[in-house]
Amino acid sequence: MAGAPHFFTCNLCEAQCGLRLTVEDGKRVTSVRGDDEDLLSHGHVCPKAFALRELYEDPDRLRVPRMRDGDAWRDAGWTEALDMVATRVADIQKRHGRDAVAFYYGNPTVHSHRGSLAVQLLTAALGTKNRFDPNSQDSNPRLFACMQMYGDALSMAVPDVDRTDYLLVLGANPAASNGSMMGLGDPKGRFAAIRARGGKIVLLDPRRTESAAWATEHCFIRPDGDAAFLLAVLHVLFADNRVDRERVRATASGVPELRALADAFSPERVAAAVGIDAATIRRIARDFSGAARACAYSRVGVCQSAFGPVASWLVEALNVVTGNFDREGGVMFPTAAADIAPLGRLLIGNHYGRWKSRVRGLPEFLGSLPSAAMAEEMETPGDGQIRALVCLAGNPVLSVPNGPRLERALKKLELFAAIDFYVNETTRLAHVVLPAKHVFETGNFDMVLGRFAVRNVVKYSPPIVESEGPDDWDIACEIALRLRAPFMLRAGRRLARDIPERAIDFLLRTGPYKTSLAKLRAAPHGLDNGALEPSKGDRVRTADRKIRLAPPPLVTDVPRVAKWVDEQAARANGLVLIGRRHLRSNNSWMHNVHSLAKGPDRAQLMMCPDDANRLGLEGGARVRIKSRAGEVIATLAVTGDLMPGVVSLPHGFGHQIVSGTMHVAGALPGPSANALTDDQRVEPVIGTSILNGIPITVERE
Ligand SMILES: Nc1nc2c(c(=O)[nH]1)N[C@H]1C(S)=C(S)[C@@H](COP(=O)(O)OP(=O)(O)OC[C@H]3O[C@@H](n4cnc5c(=O)[nH]c(N)nc54)[C@H](O)[C@@H]3O)O[C@H]1N2
Ligand SMILES: Nc1nc2c(c(=O)[nH]1)N[C@H]1C(S)=C(S)[C@@H](COP(=O)(O)OP(=O)(O)OC[C@H]3O[C@@H](n4cnc5c(=O)[nH]c(N)nc54)[C@H](O)[C@@H]3O)O[C@H]1N2
Ligand code: SF4
Ligand SMILES: [Mo]
Repeated sequence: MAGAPHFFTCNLCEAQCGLRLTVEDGKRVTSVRGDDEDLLSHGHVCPKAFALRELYEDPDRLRVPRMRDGDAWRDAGWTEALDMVATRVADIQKRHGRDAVAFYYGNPTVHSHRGSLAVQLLTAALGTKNRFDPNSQDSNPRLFACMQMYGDALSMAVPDVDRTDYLLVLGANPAASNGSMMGLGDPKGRFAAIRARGGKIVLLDPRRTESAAWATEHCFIRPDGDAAFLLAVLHVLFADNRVDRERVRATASGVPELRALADAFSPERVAAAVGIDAATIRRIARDFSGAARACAYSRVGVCQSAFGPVASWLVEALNVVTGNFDREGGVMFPTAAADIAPLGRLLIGNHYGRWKSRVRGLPEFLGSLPSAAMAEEMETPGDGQIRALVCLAGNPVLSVPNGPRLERALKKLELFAAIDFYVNETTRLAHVVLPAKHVFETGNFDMVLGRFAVRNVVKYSPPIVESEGPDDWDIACEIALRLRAPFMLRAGRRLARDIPERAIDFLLRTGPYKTSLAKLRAAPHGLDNGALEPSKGDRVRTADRKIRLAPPPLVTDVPRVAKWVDEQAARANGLVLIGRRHLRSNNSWMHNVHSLAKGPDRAQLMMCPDDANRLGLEGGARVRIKSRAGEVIATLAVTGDLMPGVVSLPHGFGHQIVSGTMHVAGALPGPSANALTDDQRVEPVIGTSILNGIPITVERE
């Protein structure tokens, strides 16, 4: 019978929307809607919230381990499956060393406390230098910029959306993504409030996205153009004496160096290359610095470009030199109730380049190597070759560049163990799939995103349905104990079960608000710890406590930006590919849920009318898209929303091969964009994959 409503925080994206659910018999979720009283999201939800229930009921979602014998699959018991994984990992590590077993963990681990801690435990238990994660396809450039400038990768300021007068958005589409490193329920309402108080939202994107409708201005920008654009904005600010150099010098070093770099990038010099005329660049610079309170914000469109680290640094620099760093209405540091940063610093530290990938010499960053190196490390024989993979909550065949190459490499591994609840494009190649649990069964607490939310709200959602078997954390414990302390498997298992909740309680009690898990349990709509506040000077952790405005590893990459500007002038008629996200999708998954998957083909290639005419193509045509790495077929959509010379295809599709194990997703049309992206194209600073601005050709199939 339906009892009292349950309140639960959706874990599918960073918005952390509060849901109100009804559950029958402790097993059946009978209704889902937004929780109007939620202190972060105020009742806002997106279509994915309702899909959580369908995901829970999905018959294709695994409930017991699956093992593969050649091409045949069979159900297996937990003990058999876990014993097999541990025995073979131990054997491979004994024969070839610890690094022979690679570890990849995917995006959903950020959205689950038991998943986040499973990552740490498996990292320790496997002890491999071949650790990979999606950050090298995502936020590493921003983390690196923060580490260089503020001395800590996790010192990441977020825009004070609720109080700013001018929001400059580069390479983000919150109308689809619901905000990233800017955790905010109801982005639409919050953006409308900026406009209602007379503020401006200026969006720079090669596509006129859904977010353009929320902005006061949208400008097309050439893919990869952000670094040059930002240097030109800084050029204007310095040339017009709009930088209060005395004030900036009090908190930051490197002002003269930054000025000297920007000197060479006048708006007139970069305009043609970035696709924004000089007058507009000057106006944006002046409006930004003239606004009472302004913030510049960039996300994956910028991170995944050829200049991700440099452009991410320049966004931060713009906030600093205009006095908008760490102040109300500018960018500020959230204060998480359970702060994992000290733990992170302890476990990982602020490092990069401590080791390098064997084949291409790409640098480690925060304990992981760039995923673009994964396939070649598996394929290239010799000492240190990867021979096995443990993959937790990831679908790298669809999410890393040149997925088909990785697919071929995975097939040759001695052991591939996946912890996931679908047999998808990646896990179908595993020897064993250990099914993860649904979030309704594990409960939800965000250990990471409190650091990125636009308001200091903390919530805990206990499990709402009963279930048996281990979850991500338990699976990690079972593997870790078998590998490192088999003699205490039984006792360890019992002791370890509640460690994640105890860790949260400890962090809450010792954290800035001195709260506890019990208090959160008693506050189902969350505890509000208030709006963002300027920090007490503890977020800049460089040796001299000053912000570094011209960090050497980033400064040395600026000549490449100049070269790009010059080369763009001689650009021929070539097309480049960018990605996109959709509200009804979530990276490479949630496509097996009918309510989200239904409707039009969302993996069409978008192209502007001029380019389509030039190529003699029309909407609905089947086209072949070719890049250096590969080729795919897609249906063409002609739209005025794309910048000339730029086409767009979302990532995370290409499910046809799994139609036997994912019945809804498998019937969807559309290829994988990562069959076109190139594992050999990474930016040179930290090896981030370049996933936008991919040179391609398009022809009728
Ligand atoms: N071309 C291109 N490529 C991209 C991007 C892009 O914009 N363009 N974006 C990049 C970005 S930002 C990211 S974050 C990555 C994401 O890439 P990944 O992190 O590799 O993969 P996801 O697509 O998020 O797939 C998550 C997997 O985890 C499973 N899963 C879901 N919840 C759980 C759970 O609780 N436990 C376990 N064990 N499994 C679970 C799902 O079934 C799915 O198989 O993709 C990157 N790749
Ligand atoms: N519905 C939904 N929500 C999601 C996800 C999802 O897949 N679906 N994924 C989640 C994840 S893992 C992440 S990391 C976040 C990402 O959140 P966002 O950063 O908001 O991601 P996108 O929506 O991909 O927006 C990136 C934008 O950059 C633009 N762009 C591409 N190249 C360039 C360039 O060179 N310069 C500029 N200025 N713009 C460029 C693209 O056209 C696109 O509109 O979203 C999260 N939320
Ligand atoms: S925006 Fe949608 S996916 Fe993101 S937390 Fe809210 S309901 Fe979940
Ligand atoms: Mo991401």
